[in-house]
Amino acid sequence: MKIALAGQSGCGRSTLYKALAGSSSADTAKPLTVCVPDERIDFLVEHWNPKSTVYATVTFFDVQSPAFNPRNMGRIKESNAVALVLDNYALGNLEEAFLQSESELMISDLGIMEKRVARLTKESKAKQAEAQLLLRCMESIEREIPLRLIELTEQELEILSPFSLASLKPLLVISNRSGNGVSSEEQIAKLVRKHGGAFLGIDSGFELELCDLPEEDRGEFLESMGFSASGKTRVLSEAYSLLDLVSFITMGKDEVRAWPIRRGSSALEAAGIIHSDLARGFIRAQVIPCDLFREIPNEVELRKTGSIGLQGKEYTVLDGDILEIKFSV
Ligand SMILES: Nc1nc2c(ncn2[C@@H]2O[C@H](COP(=O)(O)OP(=O)(O)O)[C@@H](O)[C@H]2O)c(=O)[nH]1
Ligand SMILES: [Mg+2]
Repeated sequence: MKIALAGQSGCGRSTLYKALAGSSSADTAKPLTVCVPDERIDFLVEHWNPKSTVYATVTFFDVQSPAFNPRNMGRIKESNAVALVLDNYALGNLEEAFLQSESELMISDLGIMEKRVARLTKESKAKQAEAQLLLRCMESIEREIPLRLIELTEQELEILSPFSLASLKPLLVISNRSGNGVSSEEQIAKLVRKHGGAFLGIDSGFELELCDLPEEDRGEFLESMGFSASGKTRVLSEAYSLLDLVSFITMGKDEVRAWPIRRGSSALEAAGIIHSDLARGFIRAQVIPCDLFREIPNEVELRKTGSIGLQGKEYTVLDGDILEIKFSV
């Protein structure tokens, strides 16, 4: 999963990037890949002592200023979600900065769609459905409604997908504050939710300073500032729910691994993510909820009590399911 950190110059994007990297010397010109903390994986690693451990990862880009010029928009386009950083430590004009950035995203989308529609009108009738859809989206933007707010069918989303429209991407707005921030976050949080986005307040400067402390001492400081968890943890868990992702797990002596998957996916889709052979030759999926395995960390015992299920292709994978795909090719 890729997330673009965007925002106006000086909003604190790079500071947030470094806080996420856990180092003030991190090179913000490079993509940053971080592991998603997962205590289920921690537990299974302790249990198996595997040769390799793979956590789910998220890659962040620090989109250089001006974030919304065509060159830098490329970073936003190749990301699965946009994290918009707003300066709430110096200026605090949050609504204005947010709406300004929203319209930059929408202007970029409009340009892409106008070009496409101009070409389509010259083409065959076969493309009329696409042209109609694009016109509907353009109309929405002309009314200053970002695309993430309009209702689209799976099929329509598929038609739009090659254009990688920025205002259609899931949006996380981060108010970058010092302590309580210059301006209250109540209004902006409401506005962001109205625009279909998620909202977080993070003190990036403070988070970056915390990186110098041993990990076990950080919690106390975060708590004293009124934060439930580190900015990194909160951004990652927000990103997971924004993109509607859950994790399933595979385990063994060789590897313990978390696999991100869209909520509601089937066992067959999960098999396909691991390897196309597993989907092709899918027979059954053995499913153990991780919480159950933590209680009774013994497959033989679990089988005796009949708690291990064998599921078919259609089974809906749940967060924390430990899967073993039975297959033959
Ligand atoms: N007090 C405070 N200062 C910050 C914070 N985040 C960034 N700054 C300062 O704001 C300036 C711009 O930050 P930077 O991360 O480079 O902004 P960018 O242009 O969005 O990448 C720097 O001088 C930072 O020290 C913060 O959370 N609190
Ligand atoms: Mg910067």
